[in-house]
Amino acid sequence: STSLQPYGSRVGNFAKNAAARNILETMERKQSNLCVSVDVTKKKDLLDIVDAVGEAVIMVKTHIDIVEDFDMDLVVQLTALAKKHDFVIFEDRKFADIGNTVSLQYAAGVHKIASWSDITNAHLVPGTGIIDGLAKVGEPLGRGLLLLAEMSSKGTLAAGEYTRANVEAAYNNESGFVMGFIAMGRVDDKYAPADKPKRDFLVLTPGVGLDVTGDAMGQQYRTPDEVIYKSGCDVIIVGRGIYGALTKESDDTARQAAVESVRKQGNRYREAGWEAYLKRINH
Ligand code: 5FU
Repeated sequence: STSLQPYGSRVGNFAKNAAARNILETMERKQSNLCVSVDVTKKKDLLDIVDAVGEAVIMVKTHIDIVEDFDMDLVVQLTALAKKHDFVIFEDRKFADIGNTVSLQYAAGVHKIASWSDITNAHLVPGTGIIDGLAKVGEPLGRGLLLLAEMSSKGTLAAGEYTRANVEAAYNNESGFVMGFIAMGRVDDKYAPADKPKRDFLVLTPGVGLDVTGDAMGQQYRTPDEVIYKSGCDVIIVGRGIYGALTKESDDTARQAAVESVRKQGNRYREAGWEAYLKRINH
């Protein structure tokens, strides 16, 4: 399995995808496999969280449509932070429509996702035309796409033959635009098509927490060790476990303390993720 190779040695496996190469190189440079998911509704909170954890992460994941005071200045500031701290941006848009519609949703509208997000993701529910629609916009910009082969939530229908279909669609994508999966394990190994040469893909995994096992709405958490070491995934995605302290309005002193706590949690998850990775490649 390619997951037993060091991140840096896999760069050459992604000759056709600049975003994937950049992610692997950033992981080596920063000794981190941590993506922070910043699911907050205020621009200032988003930017403060990202600035606090920027040093520890290789990727910042957004749900840009939940930001109430979104404007293009947020994009300017977020991309400036990406330069300052050396991370890539992942808009977790979960596209799920016909090719023509997703190409418009990706390129246009209020958010113009393709213009600033290095990678994004899609459900394969509509069929492979969704990959063609997103590739038309994203490929010329050097972007990458992840397919949602599995999900972390209780009762997910993304399993079994549906997961296999995602892996097959990725293997059939000749251009290299599809660079990986959202999945809970090494689906690219488990469902590798027998009639094709093995290819490398990145596996990014949400549902990661060190302190709790779930939430009230079906989220399920596993530890960085379970995800990176035991399941062979490449990137841990952590949301509330990192930014949780900064969700309530508070005075300046309390806010400063909350930002410091966010920074601390970022370092804690970076260390846990990297330790699990070292254990994996040295096993
Ligand atoms: F595709 C998925 C999935 O299967 N589970 C997820 O939790 C995406 N997510 C996202 O990861 C979800 O939309 C949140 O943005 C994030 C997890 O946040 P948490 O606060 O760590 O639970």
